[in-house]
Amino acid sequence: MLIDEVNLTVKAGNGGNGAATFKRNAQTSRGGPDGGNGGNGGNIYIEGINDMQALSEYRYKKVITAEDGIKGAKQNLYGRNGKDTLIRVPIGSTVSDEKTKQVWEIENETQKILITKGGKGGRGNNEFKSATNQTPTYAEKGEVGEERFLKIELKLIADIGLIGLPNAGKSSLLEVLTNAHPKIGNYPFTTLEPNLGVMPSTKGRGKILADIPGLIEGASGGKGLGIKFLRHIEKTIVLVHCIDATNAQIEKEYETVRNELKNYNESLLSKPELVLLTKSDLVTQPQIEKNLKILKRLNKNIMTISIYDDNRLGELKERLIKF
Ligand SMILES: Nc1nc2c(ncn2[C@@H]2O[C@H](COP(=O)(O)OP(=O)(O)OP(=O)(O)O)[C@@H](O)[C@H]2O)c(=O)[nH]1
Ligand SMILES: [Mg+2]
Repeated sequence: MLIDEVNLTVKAGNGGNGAATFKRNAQTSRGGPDGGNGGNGGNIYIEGINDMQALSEYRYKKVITAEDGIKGAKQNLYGRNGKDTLIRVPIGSTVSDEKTKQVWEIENETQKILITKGGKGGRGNNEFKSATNQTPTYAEKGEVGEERFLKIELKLIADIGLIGLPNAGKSSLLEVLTNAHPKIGNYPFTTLEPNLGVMPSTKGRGKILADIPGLIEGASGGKGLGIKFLRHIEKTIVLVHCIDATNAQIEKEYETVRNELKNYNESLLSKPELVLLTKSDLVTQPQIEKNLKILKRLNKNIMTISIYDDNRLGELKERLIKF
């Protein structure tokens, strides 16, 4: 199961307290101050990782802490700093602070973000001695580490998003266009979570395709699997809208999906859209012509496809790469 949203409380380490002690040994019973400083609390960092499943670690672990600094001790012993904690999130995640509304986009594996800072260690009494006070009994307390309430959402970074009603043939296309092997079935809601695949390109890097679960009317109100998976196509460059050519009410199908996109985020409607009339091998040529005529009124960017027609698949790849 793909975990694509988690809420976490992150609490950096507290600083260790400074010590308030005095030298005591066989020679001196009333020596000067010798309390050491406390160590700093550990920080918490967030780093990107190229692993779509990375959030699964935080499915049950809801509070993330870093180690507290160790307190100072006598004989001017400094406390050690607390160890830092690293939270690894998949590239493409958005991290937001629920209170301050700050947002961090995790876009690569090299950026390491300091998300909460550990508290500074307190100074021991040795640091407070002065000409006027040779025997300070005072030492600082360590500062409290920062705390935040974070929401981490994964938005897959795909170039091309496959959308459509259940059973439209989205996963089948992912299978023939890319290296992926998604589950395919002749029933609705075969796909329960997004699949990614890479389509090789002769020019430059391959293109990443995302296949998401089918949408139905009312998905934005929670019907079927809902629209939460649409977040994964928010960052794509182009949407490939799959419509099953064997269906009778093509226009209604098109509008249903467009309407759910709109209800999720209106800006999805302005993304370039390629409409694919799928499973063309199952219908007659006149039927195809009729459907194309209907769809052309809705979107000029349209082509028919069958997973059994290698020529058409080649054409489709070229068209997608051009986007
Ligand atoms: N004849 C024919 N069958 C196809 C074609 N494309 C897909 N199918 C069949 O249509 C059915 C549904 O295909 P899927 O790829 O699972 O459909 P989906 O859109 O991913 O469905 P959900 O995951 O449920 O949303 C399967 O039985 C496929 O074998 C095609 O071009 N021709
Ligand atoms: Mg599918």
